[in-house]
Amino acid sequence: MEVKLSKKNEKKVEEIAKILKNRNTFLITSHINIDGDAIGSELALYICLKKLNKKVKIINNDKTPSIFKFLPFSKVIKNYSMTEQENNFDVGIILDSGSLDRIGNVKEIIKKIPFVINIDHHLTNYNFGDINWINPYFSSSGEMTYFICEKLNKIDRNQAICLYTSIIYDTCGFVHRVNKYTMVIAKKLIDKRINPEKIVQKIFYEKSIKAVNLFKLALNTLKFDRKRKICTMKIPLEFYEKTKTNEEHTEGFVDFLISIKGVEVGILFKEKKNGIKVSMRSKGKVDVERIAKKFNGGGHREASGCFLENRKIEEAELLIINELKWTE
Ligand SMILES: [Mn+2]
Repeated sequence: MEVKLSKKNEKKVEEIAKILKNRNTFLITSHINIDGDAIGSELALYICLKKLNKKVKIINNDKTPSIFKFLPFSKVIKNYSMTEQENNFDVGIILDSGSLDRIGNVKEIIKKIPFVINIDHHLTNYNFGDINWINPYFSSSGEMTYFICEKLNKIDRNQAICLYTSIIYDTCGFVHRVNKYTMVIAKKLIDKRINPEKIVQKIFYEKSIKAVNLFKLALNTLKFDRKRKICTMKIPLEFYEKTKTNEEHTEGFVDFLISIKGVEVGILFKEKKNGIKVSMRSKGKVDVERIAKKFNGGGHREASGCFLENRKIEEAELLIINELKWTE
């Protein structure tokens, strides 16, 4: 079975492939609070460019969360704080990020790069690139990256592991945003002799005991609102101290909230030193991206996040709950 893009999408892929072929030095980056889709796409594209003998660097605002360290070449990823100011890139490629602000400090490097390619599947994207391939139809940026890699050289096993991770992560294991390409691409990646079960296990089923202890504490904060349609969970800083954990260990918590019958929106409030980080999930009736955007955040209709600076957890909760309007 072949995957064929529409003419409009195919044109974008060709445009991007041409630049990747013709230029020499590349910076690849993605959004703050880096996730599986972002890292998988970055690494697959990195390998693709390396096979074309290009000079490539991946620099992200944040450190790579340890659950993604099994990915091939994950060691090449640098984070901004350990990077000297580097200026000599021909092209900057920004994956999975709706705006330039979303890439955090790496924006400082991007600003100095003469040509920017913007590849993203978020509905809200500010078209900040010289080439913008934006299409919210795709399940993940990994799905889009697949077409670019395929165009330039044959996808190898390492790339297949990265792209399968992207798709698994952003679809939550083929649950959300699955489209007519998703399974066909997944099959093509499995054909590269990857171990799909191992990837799912690495991402979703390797919770540490520490993380479980943190979850135990967090469960005590569960609160249901408006006839149980909103479920909230809070993680004050002291929970991390008590369980010797950090934010990385909250992976999956917010998804648990909407696994509860009847709950339409799950909201996780995480305390940071300078404010409250809010992660939201929706079963689809409520557009949580709209709420995130009100507070300068972003994401998708059913999965979004934002940061409320200099707020206490209870204040943040009040602000967000007040913004929630039912679209039923
Ligand atoms: Mn994504």
